[in-house]
Amino acid sequence: MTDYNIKYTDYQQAFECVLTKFCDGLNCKPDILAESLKYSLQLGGKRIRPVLMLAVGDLLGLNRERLLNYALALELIHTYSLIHDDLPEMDNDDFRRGKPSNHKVFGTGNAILAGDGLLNTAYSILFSECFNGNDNVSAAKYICDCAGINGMIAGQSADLSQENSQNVDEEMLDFIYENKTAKLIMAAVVTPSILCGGKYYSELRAFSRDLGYLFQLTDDILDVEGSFEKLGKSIGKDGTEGKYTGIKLYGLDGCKIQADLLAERCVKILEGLDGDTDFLKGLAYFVRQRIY
Ligand code: GRG
Repeated sequence: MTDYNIKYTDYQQAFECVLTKFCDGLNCKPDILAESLKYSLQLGGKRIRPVLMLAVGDLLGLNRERLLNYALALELIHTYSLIHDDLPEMDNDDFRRGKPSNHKVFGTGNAILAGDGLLNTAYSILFSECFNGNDNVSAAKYICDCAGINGMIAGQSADLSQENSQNVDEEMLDFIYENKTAKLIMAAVVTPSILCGGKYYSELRAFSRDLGYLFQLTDDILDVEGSFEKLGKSIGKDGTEGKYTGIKLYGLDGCKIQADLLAERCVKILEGLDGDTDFLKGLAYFVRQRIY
């Protein structure tokens, strides 16, 4: 295993412990509610947002314990967004992480409630952190804003409203990518900075915006070149459903060139920071080259 892989696994395992404890402690009624929450949370997934948050925390010298609840809240928000995105009225996807989507197992009504439940619980976790002082209030608010109507919801709304649009313009694509995808990645990276009194705030914000944009571009590339076996979800849907994507605007090769440039820009920003940024650089290359 490379150093990068060892570290990724270490961050992932630290997070899985917190998530398992959370799932084991769920005692809501009726049983189907707890089951549907656990089903989606424990389906797997890369946990890239928690991993990023813990890695940036290490770069800034932040005690890991201070971040674990933020990482949990963020993964709950991410999981809710995937459950709702898979619904028939949204992206209508029967598979997620290689398994039937939440609504295919529990029905649409229960899937909506599972998503709502995860979002509400994330807020409750963030509120609990607010008792620990002002930086925690700012960090919690940052995550909520990234997930909200000037963040992920705005991106998803713009994405829905642009479906089958013939003209793809760069400004709209930027808006969708930044909000739908990059905002939760920004939340992961900027939260530790806020908890450290704003250390490297603008650099980390710029890094995470580029990384989030890169993440969505590689998602578009994988929709053309990826496989169901590796990705665990349907591929080729963006093209057949006339989605507003980078492929439509730049073409496949154009997307790859843009993705290379973004990965380089991420690394360049990190080179301007003191401390060991090797893992985060490796993560930017992983996002560029990912196959899942
Ligand atoms: C429904 C409110 C609402 C928002 C949906 C996240 C999202 C917005 C839609 C999901 C569809 C999509 C392709 C989003 C962009 C890329 C993305 C977030 C992919 C999934 O994230 P990963 O790859 O998933 O981190 P895992 O399974 O690894 O956790």
